[in-house]
Amino acid sequence: MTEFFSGLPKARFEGRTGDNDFAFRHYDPDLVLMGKPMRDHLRFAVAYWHSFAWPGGDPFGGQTFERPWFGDTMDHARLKADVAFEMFDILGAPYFCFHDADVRPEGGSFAEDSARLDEITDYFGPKMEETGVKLLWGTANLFSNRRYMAGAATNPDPDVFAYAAATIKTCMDATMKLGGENYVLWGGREGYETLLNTDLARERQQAGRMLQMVVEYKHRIGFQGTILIEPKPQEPTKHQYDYDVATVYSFLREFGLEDEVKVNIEQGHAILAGHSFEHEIAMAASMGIFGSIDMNRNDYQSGWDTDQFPNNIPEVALAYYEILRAGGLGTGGTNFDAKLRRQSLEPADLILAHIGAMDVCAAALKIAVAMIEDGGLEKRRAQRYAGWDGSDFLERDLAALYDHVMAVGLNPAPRSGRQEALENYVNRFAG
Ligand code: XLS
Ligand code: NI
Ligand code: NI
Repeated sequence: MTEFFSGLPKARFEGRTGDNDFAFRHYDPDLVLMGKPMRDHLRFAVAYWHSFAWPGGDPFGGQTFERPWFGDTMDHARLKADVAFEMFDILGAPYFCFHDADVRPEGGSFAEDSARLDEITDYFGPKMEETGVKLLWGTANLFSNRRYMAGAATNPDPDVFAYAAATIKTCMDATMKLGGENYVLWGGREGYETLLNTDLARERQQAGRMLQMVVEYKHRIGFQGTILIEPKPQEPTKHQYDYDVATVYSFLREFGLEDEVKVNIEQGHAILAGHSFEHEIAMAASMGIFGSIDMNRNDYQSGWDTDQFPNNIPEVALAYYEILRAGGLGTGGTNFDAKLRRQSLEPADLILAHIGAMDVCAAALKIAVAMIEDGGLEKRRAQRYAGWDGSDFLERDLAALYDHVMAVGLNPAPRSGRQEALENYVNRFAG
């Protein structure tokens, strides 16, 4: 055991009446809802980067956190892993997620970085066995190092493309070795800063080819997990190619990958794209590409990806409602891609942030389940479209529909959309 979390208890479900900040009030992992335990509905994952690698900086100031594992040796990396698995255990979090750069220091060469990734993921193995914590997804950090300042797959320099491809290979290998259930690609710098120096058509081709290579490699090594793309409209770039779910879908179609790749949808990215979280989830489900979620919350005023821990239960309930409608998370999960505020310096803050976030999701899930079980929204939705039952209008053509309208003297009567009634209905459960 390390010293870092000493004195902090293991989080347990204690119900709504207690006064223990370190207990769950809603997250009761064994509680069965719609035939499966809450744990399996929510599939919580801790994001290694925000919790253990982020130093607390913002655009105007540097590090505020002091962590004993900050440093660039493998000893530091091992201490970080020790603390990380202790936290997973305290929280009872079933999964974690990582980038290569979060878990091992960057060395002087590609070969050294790969060897270090191998070494630290070997160090994870027994810890995963011992704690039962599994890997939800692995990914490659193709955005922090200066070599990626003009993109990874979309870089004007083919050598950077090759370096990124080789790096993805090592991260897919590491993910497979650890039994990861998904592999994520977030196109950190796959976009542009100015159109004046950018060849859009060429960069799209490069991004498409890289993704095809990822899928080819997945099949070559027999990786059973799901390949996921994480849409984001901008930041750090002015414009990213994976703007939102609908954009990613057309990209997947263009490169013949719509049956191979799904999406990992992040709340904050949805907001940056001018959508709600539930819109993005519903859109992905309607296209058959819903995969997983990065659960956080964006500040609605700042215009940045602020990656705050979720705390708005009614909002999160609508997200889980769409997830349940889509048939659940499948191989995906609820990854807390969220970071502390930079003044939250203490070890306890890390634990309390996750306990709160897990409880928000659990409370939201209960609301979503109650709405699904009641069936009221779906009944009202079905009524709204009832006119289409038995209609063959979609099989006809413009001229045939013209004939029909003329023959019966059609004059459709507008009907209420009942929005307020539906909002009132949701608040019966969420209020
Ligand atoms: C950044 C992204 C990142 C991905 C993983 O905005 O959310 O954290 O989830 O690379
Ligand atoms: Ni994310
Ligand atoms: Ni993000």
